[in-house]
Amino acid sequence: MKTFFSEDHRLHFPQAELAGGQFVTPFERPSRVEYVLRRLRERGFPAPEDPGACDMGAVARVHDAGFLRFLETAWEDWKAAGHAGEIIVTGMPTRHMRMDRIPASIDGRAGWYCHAAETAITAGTWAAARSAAASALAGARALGAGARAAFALCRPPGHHATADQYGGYCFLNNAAIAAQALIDGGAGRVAVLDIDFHHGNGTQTIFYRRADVLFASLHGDPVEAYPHYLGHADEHGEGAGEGANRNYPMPPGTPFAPWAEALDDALAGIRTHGAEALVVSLGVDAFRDDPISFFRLDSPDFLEAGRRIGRLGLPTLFCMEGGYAIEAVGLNTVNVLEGFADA
Ligand code: SP5
Ligand code: ZN
Repeated sequence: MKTFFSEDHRLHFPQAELAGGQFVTPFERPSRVEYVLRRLRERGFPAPEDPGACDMGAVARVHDAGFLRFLETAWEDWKAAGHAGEIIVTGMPTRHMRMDRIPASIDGRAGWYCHAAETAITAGTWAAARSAAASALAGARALGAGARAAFALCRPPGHHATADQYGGYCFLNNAAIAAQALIDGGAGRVAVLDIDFHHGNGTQTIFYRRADVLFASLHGDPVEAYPHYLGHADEHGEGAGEGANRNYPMPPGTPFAPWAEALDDALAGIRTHGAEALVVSLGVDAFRDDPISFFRLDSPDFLEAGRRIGRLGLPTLFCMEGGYAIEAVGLNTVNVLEGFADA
């Protein structure tokens, strides 16, 4: 299985995440990927390839032009406004406010293009985000060239990013960009399977009105878990996309058996949809020891999840998403990949 990875992920490492009313070292930190790289090496995966420069045309197929300009210039504008710290949003447009006037100030624009204040932007965020999208695109190209599977070790992650909002540690939606690239490369129908603990609100929103990209997500019930305001079971898609969105919210303490049942149902939906390729948003925060999540999967369960995904028989691109039990992230991630390869 080809793997893609850029060292530029290091350029994104904010000092602070706003969590529980305190500033803490971000859960989503550079060391996460070190553990994945080490396990890939140990278990005989080929050395990761650097994806090179990001194809911004492919990114613009998914993301809003104003949003991309914001990300590109945000840090410069923030400094120019005299702010000393990292970009942390303090206000966003919500109910009862105007949704048709984008402010000029950097504070106003940052809030406009954000949906969750835990996520800080710093000097290197834009370069790191582009490098993650580049890895996802390189993986999509590998599938296009006939590979059975590829793994994009994306950091920062992507599935919470909408067409025009960052948040949830995500800036560019790597999986959505890859899915769109597969469609643009000639695939008639594609599916995105999201097994990160958190609902992939960004990916869902991007494809919600489309029939060509099915989105299926297993996640902590938004009644209890981030992103709080999307991810319910009755979100089926709209318009042409009606029926092409499947959510499996599950309660605190969910172990593997019901999770795997949801996985099988999602996989059956993907088969029925007629997908020609699969993108997996591969978060491993469903692990029992994850510090910010509440499912109870064990490390061997990730092997079995990989096997079940593999039995679908589709060309598959894995894009790294979350997973914060730092030392277990490598084991759990590579278990999914190995289970897939063994299927
Ligand atoms: C990609 C991904 O997994 N994003 C997750 C974003 C979660 N954002 C909110 C996290 C709230 C963390 N609260 C800390 C609780 C510590 N016990
Ligand atoms: Zn997550």
